[in-house]
Amino acid sequence: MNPVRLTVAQALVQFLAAQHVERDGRRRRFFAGCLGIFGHGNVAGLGQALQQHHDLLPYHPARNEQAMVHVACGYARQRNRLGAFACTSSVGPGATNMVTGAALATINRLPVLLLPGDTFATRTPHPVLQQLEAPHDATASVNDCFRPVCRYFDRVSRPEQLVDAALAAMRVLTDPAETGAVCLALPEDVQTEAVEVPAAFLEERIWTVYRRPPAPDALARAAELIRAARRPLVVAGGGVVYSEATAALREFAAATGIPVGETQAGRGALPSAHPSALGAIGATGTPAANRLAREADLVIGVGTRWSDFTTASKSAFQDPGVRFVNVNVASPDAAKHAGLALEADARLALDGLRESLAGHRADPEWERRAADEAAAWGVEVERLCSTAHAPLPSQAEVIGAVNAAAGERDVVVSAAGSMPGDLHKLWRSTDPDGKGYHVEYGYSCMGYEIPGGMGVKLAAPDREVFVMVGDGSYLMLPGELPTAVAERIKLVIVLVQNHGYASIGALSRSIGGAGYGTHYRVAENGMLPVDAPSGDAPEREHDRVPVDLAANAESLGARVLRTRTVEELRAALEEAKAHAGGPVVVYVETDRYAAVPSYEGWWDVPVAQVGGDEPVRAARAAYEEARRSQRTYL
Ligand SMILES: Cc1ncc(C[n+]2csc(CCOP(=O)(O)OP(=O)(O)O)c2C)c(N)n1
Ligand SMILES: [Mg+2]
Repeated sequence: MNPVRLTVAQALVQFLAAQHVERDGRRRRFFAGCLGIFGHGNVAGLGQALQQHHDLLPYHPARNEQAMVHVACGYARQRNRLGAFACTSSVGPGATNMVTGAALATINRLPVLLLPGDTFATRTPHPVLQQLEAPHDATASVNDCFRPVCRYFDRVSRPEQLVDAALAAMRVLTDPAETGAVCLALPEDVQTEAVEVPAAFLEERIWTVYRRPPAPDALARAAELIRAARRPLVVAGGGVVYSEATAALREFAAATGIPVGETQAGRGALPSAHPSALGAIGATGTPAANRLAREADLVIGVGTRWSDFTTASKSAFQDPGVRFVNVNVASPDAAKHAGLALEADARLALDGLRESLAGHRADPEWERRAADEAAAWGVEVERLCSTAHAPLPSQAEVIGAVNAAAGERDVVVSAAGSMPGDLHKLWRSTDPDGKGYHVEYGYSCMGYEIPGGMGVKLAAPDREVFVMVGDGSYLMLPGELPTAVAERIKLVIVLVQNHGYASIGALSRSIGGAGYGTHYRVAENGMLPVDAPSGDAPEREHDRVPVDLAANAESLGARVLRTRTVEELRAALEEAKAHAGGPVVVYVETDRYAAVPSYEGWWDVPVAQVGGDEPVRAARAAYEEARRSQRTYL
């Protein structure tokens, strides 16, 4: 076939529009579009190509490069990684603004294609505007910052390299074990240069995501371990949801009676009402899950990378002989904790285990313990969500109200602050596909909430999306609100104002730091608004920094509903649901000290060993005591 003569950017845009992904016989387009902000580094190359081919690959102008990568991540996660966005930036600051988003994508194993502009391949006009000169290395540019945070990096410094680079990028993006951020840095001159590509490069291409079956001997060994276990426990991670294995998990749990705890990414893998559901496990876990974890003699991790929160910093599993079976498509995760590695797709592995275990059930006493603990936790959730805390409501009551307003398939989105831990414990999940709970807790990146929620809504327009965001997170990245207004992306954003970093304040108090530096206030001497060294003392009215975040959201084009009580909040949520088009911000102030307690979970946060005052010394002593329960699993 004849080669086609195009610019590198035109060829790349046509190629991206022709990529498809297929799993279980269902085929869909891979790229929903391209998000971007133009500058001199991409306006003439990719900008021209996107304009020319706007019917092939829709372009969405964003307001902040980090935020647009978050939009892409929210989208990819909601689509179970079978769909993605490309993100283009200019050279320099536009490009490095995407580095945080790239790390978030890679940590959460979410496919995102980054197309930062790069400085001239010819180097003729160097140094160009925004170029960082590295006197020791003529090949370096700021885009080299993408190398450690991406699963694949290439710089297309000659037009002829495009074909290989584009195919390599697609292989990584569509591989469930390898996926994450992929970066193709595009020098601004190369983007505009002509290249002859084979016509086949631009034709429809299908990337099939095959389900990897478990090796029969590994499956047999895992089944043997489960049969021999007296107190088995499943820990469901994000892999269960991504591989669409929630029905397989329900059936496995129903057939075996083995109770199930959930990580942040795996939260909602089992509906909360399922008889085997213990809910959140680990540092932010429920007493039900954490008590059973302490005694479990076999832990079956499915699609989890065993983060420190999930393992309560290696203190969660205390049975002296506890062993692990790790179902995972990624071999490094399957090998963790010296577990039996069952390298496989979660759905095939769960089905295979259920069949191998036919007729086997967990000890009825263990099953009963799980059911009793789960029921008791349900009562505690009810209590926490209806304390009628005054004068300001508690965050738990806000979560309860949002949970009640959300329909069975609706989605809650969050990322950082005290909200993720509280949601992990309290949220009652109902969606059978596990797509109703979306807390980004791999990078726990403040500012993800609003753009991440936009991505979720773009992927699932038929679901109501409730974004729960603290004042600190809101202030980091409110700038995509005008994008949501422009694109008529409907979100219900619950903005929880507690005047500072409540989560870190509590953490500071737990290490003897009295909340130092976590609470915004106006200093008496008119200097910088920092806390007095004594820490988080009760505030006086005139201390409060006079910001109005509701007015801020209004000024960015959102419809805003201000509420002061839980009753007003409930009414506002109903009004927000009825609102057509665009984002609605429901504003509520809460009591930052009315926290949801920790239930037998622990998190390793080191405390000063010498030199502190009495509260710090006491915290250090408690820390050293708690650290004794940390285990190395061999
Ligand atoms: C980008 C980024 N910077 C810093 C942190 C550390 N951090 C975690 S939570 C938090 C405070 C969040 O404040 P807010 O959104 O108001 O939630 P709250 O703690 O009050 O619930 C900080 C600073 C982070 N997770 N992300
Ligand atoms: Mg706050």
